[in-house]
Amino acid sequence: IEKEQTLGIIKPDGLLSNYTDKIKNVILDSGFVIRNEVSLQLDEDSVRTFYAEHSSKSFFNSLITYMTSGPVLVMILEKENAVADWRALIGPTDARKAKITHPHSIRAMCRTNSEKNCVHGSDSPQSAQREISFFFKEKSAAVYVFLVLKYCPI
Ligand code: YYY
Ligand code: MG
Repeated sequence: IEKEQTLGIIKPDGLLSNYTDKIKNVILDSGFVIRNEVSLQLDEDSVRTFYAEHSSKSFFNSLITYMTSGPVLVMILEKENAVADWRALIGPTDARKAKITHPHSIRAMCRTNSEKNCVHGSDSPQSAQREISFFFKEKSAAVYVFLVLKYCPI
């Protein structure tokens, strides 16, 4: 069986509200392997690049503020049909709707507005490839800063 990889992110509200363990349990119970993970503070440029497809949207600035408001946990999630299964597991973008229509989804257990929906998931295999490269292969500046601070503490 072909394993597929997708990118998952626990966003700042997820980390700050101590949802990390709950979310990881759901991930592992659902048959995903966490192939790699990195916790880091995103800077504005990284968020602009990562969410470039939304740069013209009215919510772009608040999205940047949200995503830079604290550390995130970025994970490579692997299983058969990982992209679609992870999207199904996290639920709809709007966490308010998630609570009503997908009460068992990860976003339903988080905050009550569409912006702070506590997790990210790649929306297609193509996005997954780009997003995994962004954090784990081409190594963004943010990841370099993290690695330097972690392994070469001053
Ligand atoms: O892929 P997904 O995260 O479910 O939604 P996107 O449409 O890609 O939007 C990315 C991100 O932007 C979303 O997770 C929250 C935020 N956002 C928002 O603040 N307001 C909206 N109306 C739509 C999205
Ligand atoms: Mg999206």
